[in-house]
Amino acid sequence: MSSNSAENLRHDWQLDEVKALLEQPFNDLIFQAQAIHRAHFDPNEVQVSSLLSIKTGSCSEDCGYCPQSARHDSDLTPEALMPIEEVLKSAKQAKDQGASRFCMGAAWRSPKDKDIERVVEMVQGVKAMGMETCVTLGMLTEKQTKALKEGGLDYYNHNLDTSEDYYSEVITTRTYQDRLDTLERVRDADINVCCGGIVGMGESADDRANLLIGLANLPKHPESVPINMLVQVEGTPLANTESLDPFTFIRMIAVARILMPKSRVRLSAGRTDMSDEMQAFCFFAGANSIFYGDKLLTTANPMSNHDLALFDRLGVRSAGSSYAQ
Ligand code: SAM
Ligand code: DTB
Ligand code: SF4
Repeated sequence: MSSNSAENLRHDWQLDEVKALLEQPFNDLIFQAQAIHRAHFDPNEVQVSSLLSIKTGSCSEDCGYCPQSARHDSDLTPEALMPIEEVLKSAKQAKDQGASRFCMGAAWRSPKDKDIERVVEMVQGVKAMGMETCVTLGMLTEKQTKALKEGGLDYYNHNLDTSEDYYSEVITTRTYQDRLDTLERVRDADINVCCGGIVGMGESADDRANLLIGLANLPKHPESVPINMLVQVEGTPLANTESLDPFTFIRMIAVARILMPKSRVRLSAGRTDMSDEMQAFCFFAGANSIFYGDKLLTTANPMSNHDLALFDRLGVRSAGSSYAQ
């Protein structure tokens, strides 16, 4: 078994093992995931991140799920890179509402070096407010990752999105290997990695297992693992995809927790279509992070007061720290 001996975390998961975990009786799976969760985290703490789209739409890429692609006919108004003052105003609001991390997303295939200079200023401004920072800007060069690290960036979000096999059904304008290359550069620059995927895109059960394997078998587990349920947006190729059984989604969360015991598993996009009970089940299965605030990047998220009420009903507290020690 190959493992990181200091932490005893595995990076050699095989398809048959992960499928067996995913397919075992639900109660056995949830019990196992909750036991692992409790060994590493306070089970009543959930970390909250707020999202802001700092550059919206007109993206050259063809990601089948994404309303921001210029190739799809979604009802979206493109917006250029936001002025720093507006970004900081939004970050301040997020902080006042209780977010501990501020994530800024840009609809780029890859940023220009000039864009990075402006994003670094945003990162510095948000950090000065006492919040953790995360950005998701597409593919990066080594020079750009270094500039972001020197600017004080805490996390970089770059998702695998799906299995390597299903990838080309969803995106043709850049490869799975391109993503691995960017993730490696981010890791080498010593920036925390936020990397997950999307389910409900018409993928098979093997693809879902292979997405989890792709994440867990990275050289180091991502510190943050967002599991998104596809938000179906009119005009995108994946609109009208058959919806996933909610239990399949909960099983994905549970197995992410089992494979990556020390990572923050984030119950990410798609919460507006989930009942409170389903979200509570996701927390029980090991999710301990959410996107918080009325908007994701371009689509709706549950209202903050609804989330606060849910936390209150569940006795859940908002957590400050990010990674299990
Ligand atoms: N353009 C950059 C990139 O693709 O890396 C950064 C922004 S992109 C919107 C960030 C991630 O949002 C995608 O990798 C995808 O996982 C997620 N995402 C986008 N649209 C989504 C949707 N409709 N439903 C669920 N997740 C979505
Ligand atoms: C991630 O895994 N999910 C977030 C974040 N990383 C950037 C994005 C979700 C986007 C959902 C569709 C939208 O609002 O545009
Ligand atoms: Fe562009 Fe990112 Fe959307 Fe793909 S996911 S179309 S790269 S904004």
